[in-house]
Amino acid sequence: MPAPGENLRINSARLWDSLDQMAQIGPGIAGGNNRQTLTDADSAGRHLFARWCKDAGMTMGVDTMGNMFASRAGTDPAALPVYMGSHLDTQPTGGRYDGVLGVLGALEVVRSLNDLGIQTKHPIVVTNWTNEEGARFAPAMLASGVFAGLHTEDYAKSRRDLDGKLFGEELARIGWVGDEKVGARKMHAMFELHIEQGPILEAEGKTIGVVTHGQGLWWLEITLTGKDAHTGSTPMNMRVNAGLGMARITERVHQIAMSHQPNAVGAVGQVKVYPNSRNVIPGKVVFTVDIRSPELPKLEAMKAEVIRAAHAVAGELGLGVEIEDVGHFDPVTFDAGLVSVVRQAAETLGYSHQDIVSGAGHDACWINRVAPTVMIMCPCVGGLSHNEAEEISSEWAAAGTDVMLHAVLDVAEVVG
Ligand code: HGY
Ligand code: MN
Ligand code: MN
Repeated sequence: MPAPGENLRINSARLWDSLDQMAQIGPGIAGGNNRQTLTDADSAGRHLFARWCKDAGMTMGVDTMGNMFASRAGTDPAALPVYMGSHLDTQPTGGRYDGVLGVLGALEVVRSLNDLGIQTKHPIVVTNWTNEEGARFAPAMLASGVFAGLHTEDYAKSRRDLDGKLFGEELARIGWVGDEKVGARKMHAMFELHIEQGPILEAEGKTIGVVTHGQGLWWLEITLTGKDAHTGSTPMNMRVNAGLGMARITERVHQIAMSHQPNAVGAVGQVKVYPNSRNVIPGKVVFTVDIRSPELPKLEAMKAEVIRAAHAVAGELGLGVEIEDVGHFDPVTFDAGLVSVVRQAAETLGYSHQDIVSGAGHDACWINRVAPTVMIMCPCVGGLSHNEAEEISSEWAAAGTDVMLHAVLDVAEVVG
């Protein structure tokens, strides 16, 4: 005999259909998405999400960083709301599910509560955080970082994209500057459902990841300055080649991460070469180093070694070097009580599960600073993400959302 509520499930077909409809906005060129933050496509996705929330009987609030909060009333308006959310913005060659599953899964939880006629004591809020990816405007998790007090709003709105456009001007241009003060909202709890973006759950045959921790991260932007010169007529011993310096430092970043195994990663993802002409030795290169570890001592050691390596390579090649911190958060420990609630929900529903550390950064990593927070993960095919071929099954999407439904009901307190 199933326990009370054990068979409560969301509407998997409706969730999958909503994911498919959202994926039509800001399509990529290979089946994924290019719905970068503060673009017209981002705005269109926001409007679709807002319409769905209205149709589900929710009221929408927007803060001055464009964070969206759709509220479902509880029986006790004085009770702090239970939040669920993630992000609708994508990488330039992103998948359909990174972030989007967490926002539309949360919407599906509310839609299902409406269908089931379930009331909760605590209000429930579905959130879309602005600029989680940090692809267009660094750093990642920018708006949730302002909400949690890690960045000032002025800093965030002064960030520029590769074309020199300002975050604040682009947010105003798409018409999503709200009137709420960022960070004024207080939360009873915050849940973020997200695809794993790694291979562990699929490889282990587990349907649910109970996220106990998130690894820490540094983003270092390195500028190397050499001298533009002719690639044909300049003798090798007279070159001041910034491109060569970037290549050597990229290799050193890989070696440093490998020297701190297990639980250490490092790569260079964004490179801007100047003048980027086929027959000009690069006189300037600007590139971002991304290093991460769940262990704080390792993270700090890797950062120090990367900085030392950058100065050593610049010295060898006679290059100027500047290093700027453009993103950082320490390893995160999520709320132990909520971790237990998520684990129990997976047990009640009969889904296979395991504890896991998040390899990627998420808005939940910042919100964890200001409210009890936890994440729920589902597998993704081959662990692939930040790639248009990102894929999940509808069963995995539904399972993760079912777990969030049960966990939220546990914390929001069913009435009647
Ligand atoms: O960079 C990250 O880990 C996240 O995808 N923004
Ligand atoms: Mn994400
Ligand atoms: Mn992402």
